Amino acid sequence: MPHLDERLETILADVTRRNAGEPEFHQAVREVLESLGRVVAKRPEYADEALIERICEPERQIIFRVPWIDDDNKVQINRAFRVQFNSALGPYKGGIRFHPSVNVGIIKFLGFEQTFKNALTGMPIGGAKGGSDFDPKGRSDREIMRFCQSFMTELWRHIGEYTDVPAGDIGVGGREIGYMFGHYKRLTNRYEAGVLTGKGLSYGGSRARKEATGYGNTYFIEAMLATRGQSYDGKRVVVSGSGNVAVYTMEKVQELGGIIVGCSDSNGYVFDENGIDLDLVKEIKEVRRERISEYARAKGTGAHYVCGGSIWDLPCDVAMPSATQNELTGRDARTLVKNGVVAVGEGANMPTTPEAIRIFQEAGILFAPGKAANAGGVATSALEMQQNASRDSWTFEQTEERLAAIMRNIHDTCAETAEEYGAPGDYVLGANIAGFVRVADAMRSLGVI
Ligand code: NDP
Ligand code: 2IT
Repeated sequence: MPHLDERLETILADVTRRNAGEPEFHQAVREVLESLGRVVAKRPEYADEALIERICEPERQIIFRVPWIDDDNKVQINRAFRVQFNSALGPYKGGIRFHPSVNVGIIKFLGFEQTFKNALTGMPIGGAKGGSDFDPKGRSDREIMRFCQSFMTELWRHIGEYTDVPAGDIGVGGREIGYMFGHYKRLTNRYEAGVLTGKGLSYGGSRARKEATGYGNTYFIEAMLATRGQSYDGKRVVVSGSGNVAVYTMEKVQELGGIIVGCSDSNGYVFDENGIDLDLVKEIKEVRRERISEYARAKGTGAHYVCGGSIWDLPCDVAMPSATQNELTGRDARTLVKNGVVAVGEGANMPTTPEAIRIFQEAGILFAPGKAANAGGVATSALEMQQNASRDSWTFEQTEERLAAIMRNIHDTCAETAEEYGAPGDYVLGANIAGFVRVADAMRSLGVI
């Protein structure tokens, strides 16, 4: 593991001790601290004012019970979380995840990363994350609605357009946001459109929000490729997952001339010799809500399904992990490098293990960290908040143009910061330092709060 200077090592030891049994949170903190040595050397005031310690400690953590009744009339209990990490730059902002793996450590790592990501967008939003260990798989629409309503029955008192603005994440899309917004509206008797983002277009949502994370990651990689005189044209691209981020990544990559070789879900992956048929993926995942194995069955010739295994065994030029944390391991990175990958962009949050990142960077491969590359989703959420605040609604083109400009800006900020701190081409370092400096400077101005 890379060396941390003594002071940062002490901070990490403290975070590890105070957040025992939360390995994903430790991993996310370590990665940021590894980048901060160069900042502390240049600007000791950050260390002197305990800014790093303060930034690693969430401002508020809420844990609550969610009781609900399933279709068999049985009472079910889930645990839910909202970690309001940092509000120096604006109201807390970040998604809600419904997945059986959710625990406080996962939500904390996501909220921590969100704080820096949101700072990188340049928009006035703080960082948060929430979720529940509720498993939506196999649940009826009515069960989903009852769960969302019960979840909001507690959460509503902690959120608000000036306080905390949740959105979607794994297992939470337009349908769930609709049920949550409906219940918030009922409980508060307020049509407060800006309290949630990722809303449907008929009740205050933004055009291009659904597409934004995938499109944004594609733009980020396009900008990275351009630094080496390359483009997506003719490149073979593998995208893991087949959810919101994956689907719209594939859409934009195809538009820019890339060939999607494969995609996946938690059961396995598909590859298609003719390039993935995205309309079919959308039909299976967005309409029928079925498994990706259905793709091979429905498509027939040229399409194959592999149960289990690693999607990163597929040879490709660009890899875009867009499913979940730590899904791309050191072994996968070695395979990708051997197969000639030129760029990797994280659509998911922390999908690449630290070992895998090191392998990519040592091999000179362009590597875009999630807190920069997938920031297009939350940036467009902030655009949704802007539209809600002004009771306006922009066109798709207008919104996408703003998104593209924000992504170019994040790319350039990361590249320039890496250069300034003596590590040209290191987008991880650039993103961590640029995000940290923005949050830390605001915190210094606000005093010890
Ligand atoms: P979705 O729920 O729409 O899709 C998630 C996809 O990833 C599904 O294909 C799912 O497969 C797969 N997946 C989830 N968990 C696992 C797992 N433990 N192992 C293997 N595969 C898994 O979520 P999103 O597309 O919204 O989110 C994907 C990633 O992108 C997450 O890391 C999220 O934090 C991140 N992200 C999302 C943003 C957004 O705006 N939605 C913004 C920025 C980042 P299955 O159906 O089998 O579970
Ligand atoms: O990880 C993320 O950035 C998200 N899930 C989106 C958060 C948001 O508030 O739009």
